Amino acid sequence: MSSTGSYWYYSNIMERTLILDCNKKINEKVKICGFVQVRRDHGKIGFLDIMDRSGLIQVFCKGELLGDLHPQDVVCITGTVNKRPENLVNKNIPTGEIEISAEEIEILSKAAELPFDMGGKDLNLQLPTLLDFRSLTLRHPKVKAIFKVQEAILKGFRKAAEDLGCTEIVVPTIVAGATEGGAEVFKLEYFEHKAYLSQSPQLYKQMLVPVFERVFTVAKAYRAEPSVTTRHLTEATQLDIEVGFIEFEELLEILEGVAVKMLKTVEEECGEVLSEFGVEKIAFGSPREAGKIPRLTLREAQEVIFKEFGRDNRKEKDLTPQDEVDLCKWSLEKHGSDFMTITHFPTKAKPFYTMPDPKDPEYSLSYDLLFRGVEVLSGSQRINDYQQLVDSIKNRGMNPDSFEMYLQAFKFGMPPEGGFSFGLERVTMHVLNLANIREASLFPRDMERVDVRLSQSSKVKSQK
Ligand code: AMO
Repeated sequence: MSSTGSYWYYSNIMERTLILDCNKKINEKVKICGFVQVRRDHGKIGFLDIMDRSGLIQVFCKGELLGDLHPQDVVCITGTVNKRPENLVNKNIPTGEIEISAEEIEILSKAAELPFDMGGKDLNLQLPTLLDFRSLTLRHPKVKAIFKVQEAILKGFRKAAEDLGCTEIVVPTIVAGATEGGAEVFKLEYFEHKAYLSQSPQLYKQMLVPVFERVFTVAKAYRAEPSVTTRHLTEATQLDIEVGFIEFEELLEILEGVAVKMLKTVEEECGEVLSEFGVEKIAFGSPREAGKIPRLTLREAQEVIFKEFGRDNRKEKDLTPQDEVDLCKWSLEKHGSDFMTITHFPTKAKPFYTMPDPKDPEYSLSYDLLFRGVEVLSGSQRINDYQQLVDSIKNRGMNPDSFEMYLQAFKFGMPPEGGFSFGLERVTMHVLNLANIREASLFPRDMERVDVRLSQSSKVKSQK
């Protein structure tokens, strides 16, 4: 078709108006397209709430137009935008002063009858049902909002990483060895060889330090977590940064700076969602300390736990989940901060690439960032000397041959370097105070579920 012909063709079709833009089209005829959220019948007339990506609007319909329309039907509605009478204004939605009077309804797709009511402000479902019907429940405005917050976290992270001068990289997830510990690795049938699913982008981000000096990545990480908890997934998303020519104190400054920038972006972009979820404003540190995040070594933190909370964990190699909760409580009360940085974990408890503290090699130049009662980040300064790294791999009973490509990067010159990784779902969960990490993943994977419940899918298979 000629360009003139195609123009003629399209000019006869009424253009779609986004629902939010209807506010600017009072008394005009519009065509909106979206999903039926709610249908309310009142004798011979009725109302539909229609939602598109911009918002929700009430549509007034004569009975015959309503037919058998029901929630999640996909429709295009042509009608006139009218101002609502003063007493019928709905202050809770941005289109609350208007409604559309429908003249024509075109059905683009009929939805099957819904297994539960999706029309309420909250979707009151048990977690298994919420996940069994994930592609449907994600459409609910309050569930969808979680992932707008997640998007803002990603945006804030990317912005902070770019401000640091990091290059964004994309790294493999099929790898030759375990990086974070042997037990939690998924083995892969890789032709006639052995391979693994990556537990972290760790080795690749380090290999790219001599290339770009500063890098960041958003990567999938796989952990064969053998237990079901509220804060572990088998497939998590890690937000990683790795920086060359750097010392320990600078790393702490950088990670805390990125955390603050990332979450300030969330507050700026998603203020409405945060108030809808009824969560407190994020505490970035008391004004007295100019937004400083309190820092303690692991042993100092365990002293706080002992003195303030009466539990003697002073010889443990890590914090317990309850310690993390209590330290954050302490940090908020004493320092006005939802964050807390814990440093110097025992070297033996950390992965092979972690730099021991030269002043006391039993402890390492490592750190965790706690946020609202849970570890959301960990990282360290790295061993950058080739021979020390080979020895560290051997000391942990691993074979340096499995790390051939990684070690090459150190053999040919590696500056002092370090980095860290945030767990995206953990941050999302605690920004919104969600009860379970699965709510913070679009399609969560755990021991019992890969989209569908594994017990169910094996039952279906055995029935076939
Ligand atoms: P770590 O293993 O501590 O460190 O992981 C970093 C962050 O990722 C998140 N996370 C998880 N989230 C959900 N489910 C899981 N199973 C899971 N495992 C980890 C957490 C955690 O703080 N390579 C190092 C990082 C580094 O040193 O740069 C690493 O992976 O929020």
